[in-house]
Amino acid sequence: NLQPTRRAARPPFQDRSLAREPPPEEKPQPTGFRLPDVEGERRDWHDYAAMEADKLRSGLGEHGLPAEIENPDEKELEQQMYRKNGFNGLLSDMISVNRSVPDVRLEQCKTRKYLSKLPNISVIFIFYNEHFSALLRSIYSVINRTPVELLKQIVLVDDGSDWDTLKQQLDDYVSLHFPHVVTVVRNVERKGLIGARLEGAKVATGEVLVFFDSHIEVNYNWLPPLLEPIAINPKISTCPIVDIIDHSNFAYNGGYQEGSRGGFDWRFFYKQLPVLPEDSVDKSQPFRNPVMMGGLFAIRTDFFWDLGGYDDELDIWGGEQYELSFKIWMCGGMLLDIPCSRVAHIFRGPMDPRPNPRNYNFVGRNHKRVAEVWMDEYKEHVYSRDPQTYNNIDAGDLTRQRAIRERLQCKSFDWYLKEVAPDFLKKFPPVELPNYASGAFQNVAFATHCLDTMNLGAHNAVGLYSCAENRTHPQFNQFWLLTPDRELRHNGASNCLDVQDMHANATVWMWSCHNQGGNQFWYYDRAHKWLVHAPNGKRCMEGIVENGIGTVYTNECDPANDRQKWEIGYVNNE
Ligand code: UD2
Ligand code: MN
Repeated sequence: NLQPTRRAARPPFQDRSLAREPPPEEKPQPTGFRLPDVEGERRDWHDYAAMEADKLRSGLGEHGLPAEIENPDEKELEQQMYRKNGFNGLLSDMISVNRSVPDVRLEQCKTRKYLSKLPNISVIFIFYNEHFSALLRSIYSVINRTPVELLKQIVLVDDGSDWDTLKQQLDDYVSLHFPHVVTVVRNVERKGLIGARLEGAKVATGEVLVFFDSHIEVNYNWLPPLLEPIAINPKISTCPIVDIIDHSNFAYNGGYQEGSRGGFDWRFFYKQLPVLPEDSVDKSQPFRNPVMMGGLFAIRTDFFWDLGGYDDELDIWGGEQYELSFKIWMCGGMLLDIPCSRVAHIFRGPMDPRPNPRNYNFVGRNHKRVAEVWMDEYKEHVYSRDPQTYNNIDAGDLTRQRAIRERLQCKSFDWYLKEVAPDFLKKFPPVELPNYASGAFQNVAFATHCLDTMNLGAHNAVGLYSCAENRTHPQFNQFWLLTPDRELRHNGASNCLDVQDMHANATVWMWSCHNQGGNQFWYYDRAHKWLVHAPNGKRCMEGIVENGIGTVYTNECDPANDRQKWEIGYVNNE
């Protein structure tokens, strides 16, 4: 039910770079990436008056300091709104929508000048059931910190929200406070974030599209550094560095030291890779990024449509950051992260699940579409990770997507992997490595007992229970895998063992596998028979049976403690 994109109605894309600058280099120079030195007047784009005025502000959450609600009577409402949004909505309501932020930029950024002539922008905020004050603060931060002459338009795309007050609140607010810059688009039905961004892009009138989530705050002088590379080369797309707004106290955390590049594994989990050393000589300069994080980026409007926008058959969310990133690189463009451009985003905390918008595996279908069109022979490595799922997915009609690739004479996926992400194949070998160990995990001190789910799922603690007969192929509740990614995964399920604390007797939980290491990073120390949890420091898994009840936690490793020793059903000795 998505409308076809209105590509035909748009003027054909003209590569304005050819007149001024050669296209991006085909091979990365050994000296690393540098934007060409272009002629042209430069100016200091800072709005010092606004920055000074911000310094004088005082109040809750100002300067991005952590805030809290003190009134005990409001705790219950606070919790309720927290669970609804995955962030502290009540606290958000108490913090000014015009609040100041800390200037977290690297020192070199604070004095840098950028081209005087930059393209104007449409900022596109997409939202589905967004907490109103968080949305307003996003809009105000853009209005307050963007040079007026560059801010052509703000597009708000309401993706079929069904919170009843939100629509009225927004209409009233927009007509009263910002009728001129703001355009509101309403999807009658929820299309998901891909469909929402496409609808926003269709009404955008700016030369450059800036896509944002609806719970962000831009920092001082965020725009000129983001636009300059695009002004120099219209086939460059740029991403700001994404700072973190704490979901519980709204602190602005901008502890950026050095960037990281985006990547993915063969299950399409988003992964981080280090910045190529040749690109990180000056940490304040743009560096090449194989895959954008997804939500926050800038791209020329004509280049976006020339690439076909997003594939409009990608449903709801999932895979879109890969599709667009592959296209940008493979079809003659370049994706850069811009350390001097900082935008903070609220990464959600725990929240009540929202109803699933579809009754089929839309993420899997999206991934298959992306793999089919862009990944050539490498798509098989994706499918082989989960053949049952992928064999049963019909990716749908791909002719229009393949035609884009053909028309633009895009390069191969093999080229992309080798030239854009030369470290990728080594980090994520296409042929899956075997598990390090699998089967039942038997405690040495309580030898009749094995690690067990206690017949529970995610967000529950694991326990110890009478061991299965067959230790290499135990029953479901006792079947664990120590995977090549060093997670301790429940076989056939998507839960991994997760420990959130480093203190004594810290609980071992089952949590949805995130594949990012951290609290889910484990290894087996064969010499000691330890299951070591090593997020930063190291702790050992320990089991104890008291009054017939088996509990599992982590403690400081102690070679004399048999409760920390585990016999594993099957250990791969290769
Ligand atoms: C991250 C990205 C997000 C997107 C997503 C997964 C960042 C900071 N965020 O999301 O942009 O790439 O990963 O693909 O990189 N929304 C709709 N319709 C929907 C669902 C969501 O409009 O049906 C909006 C939502 O209000 C928000 C945006 O889409 O503005 C992204 O959703 P999110 O914030 O819930 O997801 P997040 O930040 O985990
Ligand atoms: Mn978000």
